Amino acid sequence: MTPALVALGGNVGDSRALLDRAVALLCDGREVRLTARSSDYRTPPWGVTEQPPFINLCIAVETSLTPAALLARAQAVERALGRDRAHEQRWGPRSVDIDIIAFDDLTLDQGDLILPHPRLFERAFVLVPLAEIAGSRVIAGCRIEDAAAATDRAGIERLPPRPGGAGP
Ligand code: A4P
Ligand code: MG
Repeated sequence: MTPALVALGGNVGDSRALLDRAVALLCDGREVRLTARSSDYRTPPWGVTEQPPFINLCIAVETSLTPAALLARAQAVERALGRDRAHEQRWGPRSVDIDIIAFDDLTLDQGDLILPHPRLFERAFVLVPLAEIAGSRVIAGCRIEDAAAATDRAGIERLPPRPGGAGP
């Protein structure tokens, strides 16, 4: 089993419920085991700012899958929860987006899979939840809690657990 870090987000539909389902579908307990889950955060839209706020969270998993198979599984979960890449704008609204942030200490650049995630350090909406579950982790030479402390977290709000929501 290999440790991996995964970021999830969405701003279309009942995002907190959809993201709970995404975590449950991704983490079957066999090939992908959930080891930690951050709180949910409400975050200002990044990239395309004229859209509703997002809900973001990060999870840590242990997986027997290859990186490519984990990405394929994540994209199958996105599709199962209504994401239609053919009809969306880059950085625009989406029901569920799943990004692989790190896969052990693997460095990879295959275009359709880049590891660690190339825009990690630009994104407070990833760094803040990630710091909650992997603050001491070093990615690309940088401690996540240091990167999170240095980022502009204006408008990012940690949400209390959702009644009836999935626990860690
Ligand atoms: N891809 C390459 N490497 C990876 C990786 N490590 N993990 C490829 C996942 N995918 C990876 O992704 C485009 C392609 O990246 C995929 O086909 C995959 O093969 P995409 O999900 O369609 O995303 P995108 O919109 O093209 O770009 P990007 O940079 O991945 O952006 P996001 O994060 O998906 O952007 N604001 C807030 N506050 N919170 C958000 O969650 N999300 C977005 C969407 C914009 N603004 C946001 C948020
Ligand atoms: Mg993405």
